[in-house]
Amino acid sequence: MNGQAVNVVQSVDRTFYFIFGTSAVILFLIALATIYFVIRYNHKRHPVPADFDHNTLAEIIWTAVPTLLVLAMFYYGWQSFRALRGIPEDAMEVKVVGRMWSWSFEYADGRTGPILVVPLGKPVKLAITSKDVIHGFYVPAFRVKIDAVPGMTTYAWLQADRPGDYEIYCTVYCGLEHAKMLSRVHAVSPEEFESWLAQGQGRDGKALLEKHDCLGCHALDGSKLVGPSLKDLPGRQATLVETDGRERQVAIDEAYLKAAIVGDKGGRVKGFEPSMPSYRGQIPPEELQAMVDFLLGRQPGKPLDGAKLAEEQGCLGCHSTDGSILVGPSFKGLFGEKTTVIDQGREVEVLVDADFVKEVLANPGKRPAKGFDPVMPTYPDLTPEQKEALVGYLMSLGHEKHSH
Ligand code: HEC
Ligand code: HEC
Ligand SMILES: [Cu+2]
Repeated sequence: MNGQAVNVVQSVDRTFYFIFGTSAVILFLIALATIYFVIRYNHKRHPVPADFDHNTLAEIIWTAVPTLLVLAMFYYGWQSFRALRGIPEDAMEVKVVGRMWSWSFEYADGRTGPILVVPLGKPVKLAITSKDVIHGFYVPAFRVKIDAVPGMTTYAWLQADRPGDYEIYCTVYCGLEHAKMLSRVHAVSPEEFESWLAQGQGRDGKALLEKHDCLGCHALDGSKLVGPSLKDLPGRQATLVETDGRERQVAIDEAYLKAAIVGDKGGRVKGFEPSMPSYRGQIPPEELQAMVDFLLGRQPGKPLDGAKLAEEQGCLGCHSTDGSILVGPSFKGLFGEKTTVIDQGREVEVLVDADFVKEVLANPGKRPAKGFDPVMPTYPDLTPEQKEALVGYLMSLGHEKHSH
């Protein structure tokens, strides 16, 4: 396996040096020939142009040699294209999401982070997409460069053979803070990688859903099986039909999910038969919690870290934490203070509190802050818990903290 990553880099480099080398030699020969002809066939020496017809040998040479060179370039190029595109079957898949202006990486167990951590000696398949505009995912050390396109997934792969950190850039100009759209590949030994993965695991909610056979009746991709899909539950409402036929709406939150699993939610989900077995007393509490955490989109076993979330979600690309003004107002001292917003054309002072932050996250353009362009994106994917964590983070940077 080890050889393969080296091969991608080597074959790309070999192609580059071959094309570069041949071009340099040809440039040199052409320059030499030009100088020679300028002297040899100078007008003073040949006032009357010679009456040339043609030279078959010369014509064959200048046709055959470049043809062979171009075919050789194609051969090398084709080989490195195949090395770049031939993703090994045993590769570990990581989802890469670009957004203005940060990268995030999602692993099979649902964990996400702003850095691409990879084990040495193992091929890593990258499934790349974008949340907003076209970005370019570029890791020069691995000769990986591919567009991240919204609504589409592109694939690349890499394999690290030496521990270390390798820069990741965005190569498509994607707005004001494009140049700060940086991340890195962090290559560690397989043992270190395992222990990194194991942090907060054994509580892998997705694996537990599989273990308890939930996925036989519930899809995670939005499709309807015997039961409703368990994708994107947080923030939604369930319509329950009670035994007497009355319908009611219930917010899908932690309590609801726990009740649903033990058969205690009081009614069946509209449009489905009440065929789900009760798991009361059959699932240990930690496992129940881990599954619920997973369904709510939380990190396995860890409370949400607002600071990390703000970084992952790209907030910190536009909002500083030190008082300086980037694209938007600084988070420092924002919370707990009055801010001036434009409400239907009029300037209004509002207090930045939890409700206001949630309003901004749900609908940033509704009452934009005075003096700023209303360019903040919407965050439809944030779960209520994630919003709370962001509010908590802003609070920790806000005014109230300093006054105590
Ligand atoms: C035999 C099939 C079956 C199995 C196994 C099963 N479920 Fe269900 N589940 C259903 C059906 C059918 C419904 C909808 C009808 C109802 O509410 O009773 C449902 C409803 C739910 C709901 C409510 C969904 C919503 O949209 O409101 C949740 C949450 C849920 N199941 C989680 C689980 C979990 C977690 C497991 C595994 C521990 C599991 N289910 C195992 C069939 C199943
Ligand atoms: C693309 C840049 C950008 C990103 C990314 C961004 N914001 Fe903003 N944000 C702005 C701008 C510009 C404003 C001021 C204009 C407005 O209110 O619409 C703003 C306003 C705000 C305000 C209101 C400030 C005030 O004084 O009214 C809050 C709170 C806020 N953002 C929080 C966040 C959070 C939390 C995130 C991450 C989930 C985030 N922003 C991501 C650009 C951004
Ligand atoms: Cu970009």
